[in-house]
Amino acid sequence: MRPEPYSIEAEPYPFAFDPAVTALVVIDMQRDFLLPGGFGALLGNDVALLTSVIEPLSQVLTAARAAGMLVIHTREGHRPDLSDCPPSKLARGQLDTPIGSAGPNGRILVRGEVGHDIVEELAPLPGEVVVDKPGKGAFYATDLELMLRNAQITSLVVTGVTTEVCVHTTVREANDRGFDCLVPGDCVGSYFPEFHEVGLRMIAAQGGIFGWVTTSEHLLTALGAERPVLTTTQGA
Ligand code: TIU
Repeated sequence: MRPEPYSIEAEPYPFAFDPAVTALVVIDMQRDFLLPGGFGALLGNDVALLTSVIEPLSQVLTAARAAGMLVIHTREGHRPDLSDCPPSKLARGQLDTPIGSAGPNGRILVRGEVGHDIVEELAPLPGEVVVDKPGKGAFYATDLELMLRNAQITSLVVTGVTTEVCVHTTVREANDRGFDCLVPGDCVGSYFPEFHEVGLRMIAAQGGIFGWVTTSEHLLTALGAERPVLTTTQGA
């Protein structure tokens, strides 16, 4: 039987959550962004700022799987010959060790390399979708939208890194395609705390211009099916 919708406490107002039509999207929780020596670190960032995301996100991932939600993981990266990497992206930052060069976890942001893959704590289960994307947004040059439409998904819980880059781009792409996006703020992370905070505010501002923002706690409560709503006023 299709689960009843639940109301999740969120900004700017409660989010009507139905796990049957909602996918959990885990954006780019790759070693290249979370561990030293990867792409994130080469850009000059403190990668330790992202590790706090792993624990709450792993709880949400476990609960989403238990609830039977569609789970989709993404990875940013390129073919080994870099034929799908725009020259502008390759040149950006004037890095000494650009995309494709050797790092401690293999070639930077190249598919098939250890650094390109997802951290152990959040490893995809067999059968879960992994979308390899060449850009920041998960919809650009991928078959993500086709899979979501085929599965009759209308809402997304968007998690992962980084808040203002790949998460934000994906939320914006999804919003324009008509998907309702819920972002648990502690399940997304940035190298820049101020960008993280403002990025979340930008999503929920103006009546939820891009979507809703909540916490893993509220989401886990809903996934535990403790709070049926939308029907509670009936018969009162
Ligand atoms: N640099 C940065 O903040 N992010 C990225 O390059 N990619 C993702 O956000 N995944």
